[in-house]
Amino acid sequence: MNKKLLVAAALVGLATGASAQGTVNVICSVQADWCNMIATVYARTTGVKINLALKGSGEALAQLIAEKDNPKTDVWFGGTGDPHLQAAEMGLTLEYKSPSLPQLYPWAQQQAQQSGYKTVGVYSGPLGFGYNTELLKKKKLDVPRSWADLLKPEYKGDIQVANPASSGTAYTMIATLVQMMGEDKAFEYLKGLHRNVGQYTRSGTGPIKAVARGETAVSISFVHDAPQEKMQGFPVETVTPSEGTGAEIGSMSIIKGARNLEQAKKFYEWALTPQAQTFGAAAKQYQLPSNKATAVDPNVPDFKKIKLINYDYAKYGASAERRRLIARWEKDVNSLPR
Ligand code: S7P
Repeated sequence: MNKKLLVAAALVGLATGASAQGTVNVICSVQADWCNMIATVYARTTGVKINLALKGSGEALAQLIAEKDNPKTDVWFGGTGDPHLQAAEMGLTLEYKSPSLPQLYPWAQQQAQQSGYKTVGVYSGPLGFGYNTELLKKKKLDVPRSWADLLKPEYKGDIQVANPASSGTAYTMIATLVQMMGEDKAFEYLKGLHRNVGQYTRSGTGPIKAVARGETAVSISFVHDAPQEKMQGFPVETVTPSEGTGAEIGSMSIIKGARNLEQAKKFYEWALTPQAQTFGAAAKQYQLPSNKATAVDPNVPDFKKIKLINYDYAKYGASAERRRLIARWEKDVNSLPR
């Protein structure tokens, strides 16, 4: 870990009292570098070991449902907000009203209120398209700038998006389209998109990595996941659709029945501090942090320049709605030939 990070780690330790010992079991739904950095810094500054399980949001929810009667997880950190709201409604997560709530942006506080304080927003990020500049040029394809563009026949086989049955990112796409177009039109759109999709990936971050490595020309991804690929030298750019788009509220929840409840609460409080929230950007992940006092990295997408819909998080995070829309996608879209 570099010197700057160690200094930051020491400051976080001072701010939170670095003396406790113990363990906390965390499902971590952001990318591995960020999860590992959190675990390292937290152990060094508090003496508390984090046992990490790395899982995308859809898979994390599935695990929590599976371990409902015998929870092995204490905290679920990160991942799209809709499945956190579903977990809250299903009684999988614990009501906990953090004293730090007033320090958070209204969207993060609203996520907490809407769940009965069973989850909270830790970051936000807009959905858009990633594209490989070299591959588009080679294939003589234009940059897709709208949802409508993705239906053009010339993109056939060149678009990747995750499977909404396993991915919170892909569910965010479905919920966004339903809110923008109305449900029936959105499903007609998704059928058209299906004809152009080369592959549905398991995880939401898979498609932007495939774009970066030239395995596909276009992805539907969170735009904050692209700068990391670009910094590694890959020819990746992003765009947000001209008709408008949705944004996730990446969330965090304490699990009901957590075996290490006191440690879970301490970690949760730490994760809401401005110091802890700088580790996203330090790990080259550029969501907008939820604490108003966290320094915002210049790579974080500028929300003011993006046409964002007024995403109804309560409605689309409701268990029955989420299940119904995913089942409809399986039946009406995924069953069709490509
Ligand atoms: O940067 C990581 C990120 O895009 O991945 C999270 C989430 O786990 C994606 O999960 P799925 O595989 O279920 O789509 C996002 O919350 C986050 O912004």
